[in-house]
Parts: sequence; C-alpha cells; structure tokens
Amino acid sequence: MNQHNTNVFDAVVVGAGFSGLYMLHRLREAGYSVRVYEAGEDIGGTWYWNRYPGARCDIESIYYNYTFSEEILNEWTWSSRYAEQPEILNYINFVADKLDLRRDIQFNTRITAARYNEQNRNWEIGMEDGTQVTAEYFITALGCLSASNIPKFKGLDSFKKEVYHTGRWPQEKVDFSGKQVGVIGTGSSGIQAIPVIAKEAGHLTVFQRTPQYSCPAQNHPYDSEVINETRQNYAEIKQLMRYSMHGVPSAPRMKSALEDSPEERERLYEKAWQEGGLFTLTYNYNDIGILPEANETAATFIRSKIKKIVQDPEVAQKLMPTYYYATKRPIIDTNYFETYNRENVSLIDIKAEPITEITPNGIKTTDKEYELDVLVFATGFDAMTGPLFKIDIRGKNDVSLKEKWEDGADLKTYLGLSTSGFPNMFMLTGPQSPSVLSNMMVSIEQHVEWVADCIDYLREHHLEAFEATIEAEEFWSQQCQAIADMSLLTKTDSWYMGANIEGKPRRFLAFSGGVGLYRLICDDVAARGYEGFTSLLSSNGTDESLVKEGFFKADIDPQAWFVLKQLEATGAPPMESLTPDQARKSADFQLLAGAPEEVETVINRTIPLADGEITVRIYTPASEGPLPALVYYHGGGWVIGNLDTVDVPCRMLANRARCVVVSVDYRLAPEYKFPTATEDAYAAVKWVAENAESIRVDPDRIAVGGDSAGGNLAAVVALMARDRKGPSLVYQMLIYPVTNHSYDTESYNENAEGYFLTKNTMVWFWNHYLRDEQDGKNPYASPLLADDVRGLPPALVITAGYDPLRDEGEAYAERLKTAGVPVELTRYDGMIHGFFWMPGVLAEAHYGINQAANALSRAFHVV
Ligand code: NA7
Repeated sequence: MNQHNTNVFDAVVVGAGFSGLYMLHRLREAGYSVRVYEAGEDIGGTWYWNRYPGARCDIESIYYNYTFSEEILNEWTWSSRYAEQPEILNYINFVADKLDLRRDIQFNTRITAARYNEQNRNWEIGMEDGTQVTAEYFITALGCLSASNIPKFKGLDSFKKEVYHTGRWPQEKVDFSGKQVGVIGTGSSGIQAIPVIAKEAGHLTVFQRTPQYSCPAQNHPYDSEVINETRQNYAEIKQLMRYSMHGVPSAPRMKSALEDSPEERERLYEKAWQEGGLFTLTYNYNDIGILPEANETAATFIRSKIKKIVQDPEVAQKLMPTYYYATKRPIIDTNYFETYNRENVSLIDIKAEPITEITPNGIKTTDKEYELDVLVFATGFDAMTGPLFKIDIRGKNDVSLKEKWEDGADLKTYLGLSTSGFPNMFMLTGPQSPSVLSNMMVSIEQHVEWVADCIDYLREHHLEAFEATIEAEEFWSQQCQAIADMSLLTKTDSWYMGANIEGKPRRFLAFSGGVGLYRLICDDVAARGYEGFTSLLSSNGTDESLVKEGFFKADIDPQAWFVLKQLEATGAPPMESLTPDQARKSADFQLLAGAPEEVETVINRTIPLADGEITVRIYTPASEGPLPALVYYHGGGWVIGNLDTVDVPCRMLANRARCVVVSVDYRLAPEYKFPTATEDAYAAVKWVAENAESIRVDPDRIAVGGDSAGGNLAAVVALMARDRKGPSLVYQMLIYPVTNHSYDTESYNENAEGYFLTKNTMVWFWNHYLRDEQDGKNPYASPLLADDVRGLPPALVITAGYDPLRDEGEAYAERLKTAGVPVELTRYDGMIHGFFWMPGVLAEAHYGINQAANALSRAFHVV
C-alpha cells in the first residue's frame, strides 16, 4: 500500500456524494490510501447542489439509504416517505461523521485533468490550481446528473436580475415573495419546484417545452410501525432490492395490460394513483414499457386525471403529454397539476410560442416579452457523459475519453464500469450501467463493492493496468442498445438518449435490463477471474498480458444473450427436473413472443381422427379466392407447447405469405407416445386437403412447416405423404428441426448447456416421446435416417448457431440437397433455439419469419 505521502495514493476518488463517500470508506477499511476530491464546499454531491425549493427524492426514504451497515440503518430514522433535500443532506453528514470520512476529503477542489502514465502504470491527476497527485486507481464518483445544462438562448447573459439553475442552487434561501418569477423546464426538478415557488411568488410563469406525465407522490410522515417493521425485515428487503428491476423491493405483476378489461385496468390505475409512488402505476402490468398499446392504457389514464384536475380546459390541454409514458424518468409530485388552478400561475407552451431570446428584463417569445425578477432554469443536465467530459481524462496514447466516445467511434464501456484504453479507471454508476434507471443507492453500493473487491483481487494476484478488452466493451455496448431497443425507451427523445443536449450523439446511455440481472452479470464476470478484462503481471517484472475471456461468446446476438441471462436470472429449475405437466405450465413465454398482430379471421376447429379428435387453429388473411395453406406444427419436444406458443409467428406468416395457416394441436407425449404425433400431424394435412374448399384453401398449394419437434413432424409428414401417396405438398419449412435421435453432433457438444435448449432436456423429450430405442431408428421419428429422401418437396431449413440441434438440421438439408431436392439452408449464426417464436424480443426472429414467409410465397407462386 502507498503510504500517506501527500501526493501519492492508492486511489483517487473524484466526488464526495453517496458513491464517493462509500468508495472512500470501503477502500480505507481495506487498508488503501485514498483521497477524495470534491469541487463543492462540503459533502453531499447531488444533495449538496440541488437545494431548490421542493427538492425531494423520488425513491422512498427507507430504501434510499446505505444498507452496508446495520448500525447505520438502525441509528437513522427517516421522517417521511419522500424525504426533503435538507433531511437527505443531514443523513449524508450523519454517515460521514460516524465513519470519520472528512479527514480524507479535500473540498473546494475541482479535478480538471487525469492522465494515465503508461510507463509508471498510474494516473496523474491535476487540479484547477495546478497541483498534481498520482494514484494507481482513478475512480470517478461524479454522479450522473451533475453537469447542469443551461440552454444557449440568445441574450442569455443579458438578464439583469436573479438567475438560478435548480442543480446549482445557492446555499441561502432565495426570496420569491411578491416577485415575477419565470421557470423554464418541467422535468422532475421543475415539477417539484413549481408548486412551492407558486405559493410565494407574486406571479409565476412556467415555460414548458414538453408536457409531462406525473403521478401524486402521496407523501406522508412515517409512523413508527413502518420504521420498526422495516428495520426488522431489512435483510430481506435488501435482498429484494438487490435482485429487482429498479432497486426497490417490489416487482411488476406478471400480466399484460391488454389482458385486463378496461374497467379492471381503471380500478388498478386509480388504486395506484391513490397510493402514489414512482413505479406503483407501471408495476400493475409487465408490458407498459414494452408494448405501445399497453403503454397507451396508462398514458390515457394519466391524461384523464390531468383533465379532471386542471380547471381551465385550455391549460389542461397544454399539459397533456403524448410521448410513451415512462420513457422519460417518471415523475411524482405534490400538487403539480393543481398549481395551474392558481390565479398567480400561467403556462406558456414554448413549442407553440418559442422563446426567441433572454432580454435584460425577462424572456421574449415569438408572441411577447415576459418581465421577470427571477429566472429559474429547471433545464436538467448533460447526463451521464457530461460530468466525465468536464475532466480532461486521457488514457493510453494520450487519447481523451471524449475523443474515444464522441469524436472518435462511439460510447463503449464494459459493464458501465470501465472502458478500454483507460486502465485502472473505474466509473461508479457510469454510462451503460443501470444507474439512473434504478434506485441509485442500490446501484452505488453494488458498484463500490464490486470495484473494492476487484482492487483486492488485482493486488492479491499482482496485476496491474487492468482494463476492458475491446471485444468485451463492443459486446456490452451492443447489449445495452439492444436491450433498450426491445422496449419503448429508445422511441422517445429524452436525456437517457442524450437528446436534451444540442449536438450530443443519440444513443441509449444506461443498461435497462435491471439491477438484479446486472448484479448477476457483474458477479459472474468477477467469479470467472474478471473475464473480458486484461491486465499485466507486476511482481515478476514480466509483461505477459493476461486476457480473460469466455464469459460470453462475442458472436452470440446481444438480444439473444440478454434473453438467456434473463431466463437464467429467474432461477427456473431445468425442465427435466419437472413432470411433463409442470413443464407445460412453466413454459409461458408470452413476452418473448410479443404482441399478436391482427389477422382477418382466426378460428379454432376440431378435426376428427380414427381414435379421437384434435384442434386446429386456422388463420386466414384478408383475400378473395382460395389461398395456399401452410400446415404448421409447434415445437416443444413432442411433450410441451401448444397453439398459443406459436400464435404470434403463425399470424405473421399468414399475413406475410398471404396464406392460410393451419396450426395443429397434435397430441403430446408421454400420454401419447410415438407415432401418435406423426399420425395426428399427417391426419391434419389430409384433412386440410380434403376440406380445402370449406376453409378457402387451394388443395394444390399446401405446404407443411414447423419448428423444433414441429420441424421434425413437418419433415416426417413430407415423407409420409410421399410414401403413402397422400396429399401432394409443395413445400416443407423446417425451422431448427429435430432430425435424428442421437446426441453426437458437434453442436450438441458445443451447445449442450447455456443456450435455452439443453442436451439434457432433449434427452428428456426423446425419452418421453419414444416407446423404446427401436422407435428412435424409425425414419418417421428420425427422418435423417430415412433410406431415401428423393422426391420430397423443396425445403427451407433454418438453423441457429447456438443450438444443440444445429448440425442435425443442416445434415438433413445436405441429405435433401444430395438427393436432388431444392433446399434453401440458412444458419442464423448468433441465434439460439426457439428464436423463431420470440419476435417480441429478438430482431432476428423478424428476419427469420420474413425469410420463411418469402420462401413460402415463392413456393406458392403468389409473389
Ligand atoms: P430534466 O428531466 O432533464 O428536465 C429538464 C426540463 O427542461 C424539461 O422539461 C426539458 O424539456 C426542459 N428543457 C431542456 N432544455 C430546454 C430548452 N432548450 N428550452 C426549453 N426547455 C428545455 O431535468 P430535471 O432536473 O427536471 O430532472 C433530472 C433528473 O433528476 C430526473 O429525471 C430525476 O432522475 C432527478 P424537454 O422535456 O427536454 O422538452
């Protein structure tokens, strides 16, 4: 450890807010020399600077505190559900005093530069006054929202009277009494400040660019029962917060907003409105952030509330937001909309009446000049990257962070903690970590603890110059964007997207997969010896580079990888440990499938069999005449799956290939073992051919298709139809089909585990399906073993790179080709088994379905 030399430290931390203070504590406790530099006069960070009237936290107080010390948890008592800024600042001071943190913090000191010295493998850190210190680790604890944004209005500096920014509020009380006050901005800060300023001001004019959704905070003092109960259960609460989506101990209900009746939705939204809270309304359903239609239900509800609260209908209209709800930070307020019923408050919609300039006396719009005594900018921050760019941070080869992220390529970090080319630099709650999408306290503690453990590891293993690999950060950055793209978050201009700052590149700046999943990923990286990072050996003087990789495969599709991680995080037991019935019930993947699109008609029909009956679901697109038909078999290892599993792709295929899709609910094993499924599948095709007219199908243009076990059935039905001289089929569409009862392919080896469908599950499926080993050799179970595949219909074979079944699907395609059957074979390299029915979360599913639809169209000659 470096001794307390005045200018050489093990670690330098910039910022004395919640994250910097905890970082200091953790490293100091571990015996490192640490210095914290803080530009402000005192500790507190966000809560030091944001002292505007009405400033509060929007996370409930009992969850917005450190959880690392039981003693601190027990000694501090919050007064109310949403604590005001002075109380939070008091809390921070209480912790700092208790841990004696101030002695290692230098205040009134702005760090202006930090440069990595490759020779010495340390950081040279410079201050405004020219002083320089060195440290092995450079840790930014700058806060995500600390670079305040004042838009560059013409004449900005000409205003003669008082000007404030909410994020740089003076220590002294600002007196509004009797004054003409103007507030620009209606984000969280504006919405908190406006009702409080209105009470005091002579007149308040609000200049609004975008109307906002806001719900009541329903703030109230805590009673002692709540506090006691929380204290008693904190261990459990902490676990819940840590493995949650947003860092609070609650979770969305696993139900779509579209599943409830409008009355039930209204009832639940009203209840949430009365309860108050940041996530209460959205947590009623799990797709408000994903499906536009689901989102609209919540948006409409809030708009109806605004209409009821605001008396002047014109003002109410101006306050109606139209963007997707919760794609900007949701807001909770105390009497915000009610404030517009006050006589001394007026609202200017600056989209209709733009601000043209700031004048010595006030604000001039295209319509008139508003005279003001006080001008308040509640115009937010240059979020996430802004605070980092305010320091000239230079890594290897003297490349600055700004050059790397903005002027050069693109924002790239690994885990939002580190970026290649900047060894031994850690960013607490950095861009591409969950940060602002979560309860910051949970994210801060997780980052600080991860960094402290990492530094211990590096010291223990004599490693230096620790940095992310280019591949790892490439993957992580794609991952962040891909996850955000699955939701509505990237469909709105917000500061999450950098859209509030002129000239700032648009990209999603955080990891939106949730703090729980993020923690699992970070822990996984650490447990595997910090995979995705490189470092250099120090003690023996060699420069052997240690590259840790393998935590992910760089060529797996980021969206597919995210789905895998999410499924892993649910901790669901492997399917083979369940009974078939349990497995059927647990396999509900509605969110993966996404929203079902409209098809002209969708009906269920029962078709008779020699020994029973089965159901088919018939999708018919709008069309006049007889249409070609695709008879489709769902996947699920002949044991699970049903018509609903493939409802979304069937709809998409019907619309895109302009054909009738007949989806078959064949009977499942082990209740019905081989060959029941194949016979059912064949009977369905025969039924379609024989009843073509009654379902508006052209009997000469029938194709079969299916995915996985359904792909197997489609291939088998094609063989059966040829062998039995049954219906003549024009095409077979085989999506990652099972073609052989054998587990000896390369893809079984490579992808036995970890990619959704496992080898063990396949063994379980086959064992339920077959009556005995002999069945497995039957070509109607293993079509790859068919003696002769000549004369079969042309085929499309789609396989997935990360699928145990990849090679047998491709082997079947090769056999068909060799036998002279026209085959289109496509491997979706980055994909996993099952992707075809996951268009809700995988872009590649759309490509796959479109490819299949085009291939069918060509086969049906209806292009
Ligand atoms: P926000 O949420 O970024 O809000 C800033 C507000 O200022 C918002 O209404 C902006 O309108 C408005 N704004 C920004 N630039 C301009 C210009 N050029 N002209 C007019 N109006 C403008 O910042 P807050 O401080 O309220 O909240 C930040 C976070 O702190 C919050 O999300 C919580 O996490 C805590 P826009 O919507 O961009 O049209």
